[in-house]
Amino acid sequence: MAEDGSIREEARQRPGARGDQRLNWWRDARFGMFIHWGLYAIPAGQWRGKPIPGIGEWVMLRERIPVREYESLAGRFNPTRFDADAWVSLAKQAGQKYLVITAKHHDGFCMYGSNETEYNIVDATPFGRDPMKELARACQEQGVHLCFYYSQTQDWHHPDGDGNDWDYDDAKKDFAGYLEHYVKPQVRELLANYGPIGLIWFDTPKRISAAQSRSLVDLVHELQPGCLVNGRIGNALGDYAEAGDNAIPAELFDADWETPATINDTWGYKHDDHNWKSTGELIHKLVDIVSKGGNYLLNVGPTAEGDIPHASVARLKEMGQWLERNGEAIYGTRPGPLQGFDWGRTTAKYDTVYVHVFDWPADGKVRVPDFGQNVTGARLVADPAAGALPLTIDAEGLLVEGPASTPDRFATAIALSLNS
Ligand code: H79
Repeated sequence: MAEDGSIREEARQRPGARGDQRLNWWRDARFGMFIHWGLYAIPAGQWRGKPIPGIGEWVMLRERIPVREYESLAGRFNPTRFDADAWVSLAKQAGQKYLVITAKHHDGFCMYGSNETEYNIVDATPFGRDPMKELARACQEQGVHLCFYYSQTQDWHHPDGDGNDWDYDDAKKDFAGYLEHYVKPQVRELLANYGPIGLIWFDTPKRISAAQSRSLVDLVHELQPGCLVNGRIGNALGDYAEAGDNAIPAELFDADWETPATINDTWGYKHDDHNWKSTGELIHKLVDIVSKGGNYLLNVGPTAEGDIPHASVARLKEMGQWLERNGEAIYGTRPGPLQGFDWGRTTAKYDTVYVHVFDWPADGKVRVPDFGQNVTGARLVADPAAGALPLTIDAEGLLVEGPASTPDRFATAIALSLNS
């Protein structure tokens, strides 16, 4: 899972999944919003005045914070600036077709109104609202697929969950009981109370058995047959494969897969993480992933007040503007015929091959190596008014003559029509 080779192995072990029509919306979506939001947004990367290295949502484990002490954060969680419509609208503006939000992360705190524990946002915080209800309504209204992240093995709050060996004795844990009597009822709640759910995003399978993974997949599909399950359910039993966190496979492979990724270096909000990737880098990663057949699930970490950091908002809006111009070359596409060249990437759809040029040549002449298909025309995806671009074919391949000045500072998509 973590590395390129193992995602390939995971994909190989999933026979027949490629033809599963339930994945069609997700295959066409190509770009989703990940949201890591929980109590960890309060410490925001600091504990007792000291900066804590690593990803923000791991502060409880990193500092071995006792359950009773970490729990007290709930009494201070009051994200009055939370606005479901604005978050979903941002995803829309960014061109993201699905939204995956932490219903329960490893810290065990439930960000939805659960009847299985009082350790949840409705019962344990001054906020008292169920943000998942509000997001479900907003997603319905705006046509975004709502999906839930749910940590099925690690739960540092539950005595039988995986990961907390400072409050609880590992040897005394009943993991099977925790799955049966806590995880499954919670998955039931998430699939019963929030309308249609696009997918459940499980994480860190750890030592979950194949039978246990299978029973969770079956439960999800029984409650909502259309709901997908990601690869981290474990034992290669998900509907699609998951690359490692922030890992982009080196090559294309013919499977359904996704890269979950951060814009800076944390998932949960961290006050002092300003290591933001540029919009250009993010767009190149999106194109790279899509050219290899994957989806890009790009994370934001809202603050404890309920704001998505401005740096994330600015980048997402710029990505959305680029997709507004070039979405034809991304959505609904499959990997292109040319792979493994450094100045750009290719995607394809029906009788069109899209060449995404990262480094625009100074003379505007784009050389595309021969890929064995009959190309009959070329145009700039973002500029239909520019009309057909001059196209010559010689022994080396295609020569497309575009404008001498860089058409798009992030990436320029050229559509090549094929003679079918
Ligand atoms: O939800 C996000 C992460 O919290 C979760 N997956 C993404 C989508 C994740 N779970 N486990 N991991 C990531 C691997 C985490 C490893 C580390 Fe650490 C956490 C390295 C640094 C902090 C554990 C604690 C190892 C060293 C300290």
